[in-house]
Amino acid sequence: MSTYLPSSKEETKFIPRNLSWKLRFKKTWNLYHKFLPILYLSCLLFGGFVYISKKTNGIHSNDLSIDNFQFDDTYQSNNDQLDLDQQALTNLKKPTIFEEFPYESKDLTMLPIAPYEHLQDKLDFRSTMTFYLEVIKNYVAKSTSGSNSQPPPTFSFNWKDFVDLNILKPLLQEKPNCFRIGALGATSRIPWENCLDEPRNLGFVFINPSLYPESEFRLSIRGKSYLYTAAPLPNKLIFLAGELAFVTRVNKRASLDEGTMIDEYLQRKLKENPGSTQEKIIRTPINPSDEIDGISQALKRDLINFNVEKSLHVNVDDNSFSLPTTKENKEKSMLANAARHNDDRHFRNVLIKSKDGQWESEEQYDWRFFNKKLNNLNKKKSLHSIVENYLQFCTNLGITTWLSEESLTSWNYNGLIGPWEDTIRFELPASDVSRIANSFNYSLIISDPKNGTGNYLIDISPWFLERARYNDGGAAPDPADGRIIDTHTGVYIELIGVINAPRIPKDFAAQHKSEKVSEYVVTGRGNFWHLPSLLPLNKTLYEGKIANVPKTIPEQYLEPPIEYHYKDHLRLFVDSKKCTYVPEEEKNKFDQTYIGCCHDDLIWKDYNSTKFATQKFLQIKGQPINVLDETDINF
Ligand SMILES: *[C@@H]1O[C@H](CO)[C@@H](O)[C@H](O)[C@H]1NC(C)=O
Ligand SMILES: *[C@@H]1O[C@H](CO)[C@@H](O)[C@H](O)[C@H]1NC(C)=O
Ligand SMILES: *[C@@H]1O[C@H](CO)[C@@H](O)[C@H](O)[C@H]1NC(C)=O
Ligand SMILES: CC(=O)N[C@H]1CO[C@H](CO)[C@@H](O)[C@@H]1O
Repeated sequence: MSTYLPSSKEETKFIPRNLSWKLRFKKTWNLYHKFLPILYLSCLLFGGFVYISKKTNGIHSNDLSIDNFQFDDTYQSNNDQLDLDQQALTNLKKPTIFEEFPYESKDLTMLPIAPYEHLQDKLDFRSTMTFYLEVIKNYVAKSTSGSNSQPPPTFSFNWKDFVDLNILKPLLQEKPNCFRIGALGATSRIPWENCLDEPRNLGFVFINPSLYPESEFRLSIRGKSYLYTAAPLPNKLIFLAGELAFVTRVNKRASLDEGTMIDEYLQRKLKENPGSTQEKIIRTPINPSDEIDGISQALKRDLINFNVEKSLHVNVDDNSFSLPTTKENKEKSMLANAARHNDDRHFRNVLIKSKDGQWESEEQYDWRFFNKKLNNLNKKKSLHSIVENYLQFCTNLGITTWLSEESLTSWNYNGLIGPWEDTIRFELPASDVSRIANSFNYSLIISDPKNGTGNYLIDISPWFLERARYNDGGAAPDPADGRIIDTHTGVYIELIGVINAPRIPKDFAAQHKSEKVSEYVVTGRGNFWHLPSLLPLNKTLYEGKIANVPKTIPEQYLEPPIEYHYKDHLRLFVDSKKCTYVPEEEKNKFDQTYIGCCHDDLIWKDYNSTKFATQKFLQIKGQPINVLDETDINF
């Protein structure tokens, strides 16, 4: 048992007085504690915690500070936390007496047990982050002060603390079965296909995507019911903090209001502020960035090392494109083939039917996390945040990745996602995809709270690399090897593995004047690269973050689509139907004027949010860069 866990007597002291459900839980807990010590022993759980300072990759200088240590990722520990009885609690229950929210600013968040009304409307992910980061801070502080011989923390997890499931709230009391739920968003009583009765939790659950078009509302309910009851817990939680990544394991399913994290948090805060009271702490605004600052203080260093050498190129070992043919690989190929025959895809999008039934379409949202179809601006925002976090994840953990061909067109102009791009793809060498699949599959990337408030699921297809390995689109059902999904919107980017080409098309070989198969690599989408025109990669900025691009841009990706024009003064692509004429004198002061910004508020907004990133991009293009170059970009 960790030292800061209070004895059970003390514990009741920290139970907020107005939370009777909490007390009920404690009682149950104590009962177990008394009568079932055997349960403790049986709860042998794995725990792992890696704290990794950026991989050097030959690019960064190796700093020798004490914090540059790494935990072994695999060890066992006796974890004496109790398996919780889900039924002992009412989920999503919060305080019952509410007060007006006394604070003005949108920048504030509160503990989920604070008695303020606004907390009930939706999930504020910043408060979840605060609890988790505080545990990490506490661990790091103990480790660096030498007073810690304990294993790193492992976390309990419930999707409802990470994804807003409040849409299910009205259903939680009634627990409707599939027959009754069929009426939701319907015009007549038709049974809802593939619904499963599930009386213990929500009443019903869907464990599969819909294969026929449904309304947005139903699609949202479907995904949420899956997350609420059936979705597996993520394997690991990866907390990004500057250049660091704290990789922690998840041990059991329990939400914040079921577990002891809130109590422990309150107890530690009371210890840190002896003059305070529990009531005061519950009512004080919190900020996850404070915990990040605390980690930095504990480590006695900035979370970013600005003194790393600037560099222009990234070398990639030719060997990283090959994977050994093992027995497991052969088995994987067979399974992939069978899955392809049954159209058993790993990734599914939503098929949306409009309210009036006039149109249906497949949209690029992962079915499990879909809420609603976003407008272009919000979809772009979501894509931007995934790209940002994915790139930071790769940089911090030393994973090599680069922009796929299609994204180079727009990148080449302003370092941004083009307005015509629906999905962004990143390519990675086979060995890096394998590393993600083995170490980080089905893990959540949690953004640096200084840079955002999202979390992103890494999901690698069980048949990754099969299409590439055989250069055969029929070798596996999914063209993409992996997805990084924004769990708050369902928007995703795709990961594409690159592997030695088994054979090469004649004209491609002729174009590159080499018949040597060993000089070519291929993706599962059938794109070939001649290694000398791919490597070494160039370092650059993409969406304001450090990224890599291939050495050359294939010719067919140099020209932007004709539907868009590049406006030099805005450093943006705009719809060619808009902004046909901007007077020269307006261009000089376009920064301030509506007319200069194509007399279009959306374009103006777009310009305002991207101007620092595009300016920096053009400045550094072709120059060596380091992390310092991304820090003054305010996206
Ligand atoms: C990744 O995790 C998901 C969810 O557990 C699983 O379905 C998938 O097969 C895994 N992929 C790999 C490569 O193991
Ligand atoms: C990469 O850098 C080299 C010079 O080091 C340059 O010739 C090449 O054009 C760059 N490639 C891209 C795609 O910018
Ligand atoms: C863009 O920024 C300018 C000046 O900073 C501001 O006056 C203008 O209202 C902003 N435009 C939009 C659409 O937000
Ligand atoms: C866009 C943004 O907020 N970037 C910030 C991300 O966090 C680092 C520090 O951790 C800041 O320097 C950046 O300005």
